[in-house]
Amino acid sequence: MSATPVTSTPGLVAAADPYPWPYTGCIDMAHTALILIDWQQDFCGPGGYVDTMGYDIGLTRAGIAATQRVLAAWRAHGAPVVHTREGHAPDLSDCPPNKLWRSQRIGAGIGQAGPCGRILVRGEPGWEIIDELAPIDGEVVIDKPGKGAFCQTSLDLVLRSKGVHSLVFTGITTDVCVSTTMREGNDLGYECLILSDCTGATDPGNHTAALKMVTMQGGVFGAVADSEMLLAALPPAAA
Ligand code: C5J
Repeated sequence: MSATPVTSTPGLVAAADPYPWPYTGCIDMAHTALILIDWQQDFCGPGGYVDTMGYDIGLTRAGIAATQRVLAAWRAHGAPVVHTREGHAPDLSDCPPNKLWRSQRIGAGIGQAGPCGRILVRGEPGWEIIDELAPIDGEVVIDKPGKGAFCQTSLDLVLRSKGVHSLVFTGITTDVCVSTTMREGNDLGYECLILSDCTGATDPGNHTAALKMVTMQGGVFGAVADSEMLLAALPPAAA
């Protein structure tokens, strides 16, 4: 995506793939939420869940700087920001047995003690959002037991209460929690954009494929852009 020239109409991400985003023709900042999926130590920190599984956290950390720039722009506008965290109760009562079994099978069991505390358990160091993207007062934080942030959470109710109709996705991992949540949001009628350089996966091929899947059928789940295209398109923030 980054090879595409930035030629945006103000308020419209003209070069988004496969259509200028949003479909309404103008970004409505007050009702467009920036969604930050699972920027947690467990997914991009040393000693966390992804690291314990043996994946390269350089891949899941790749989008941090670009996401910081987009987050700063949303904060400058006073526009809605939502952070999510994947995790389970300390007694694992909200962890489905098949999810638990699969994690144990590969030596990174949910609830297992590790360098960042118990893996994917709420309140542990590994479950915390990284300092670079930590929530500030007034920002929504959604705790979720699964991959999709709409499943078994209040996210839809919170967004609708704020009048949000459009979602901009950042986070990790592109092919799992970001993709699942974008698909859920799309089915619920939200107009969705995913930022290619503000996401990352444990497998680069899956990252590329997850982005490509968004664009099929004329944008079956929404559209794809990069942070530079979006930032160039934002209306100016009030002083
Ligand atoms: C995963 C996530 N990959 N946040 N979770 O298990 O994508």
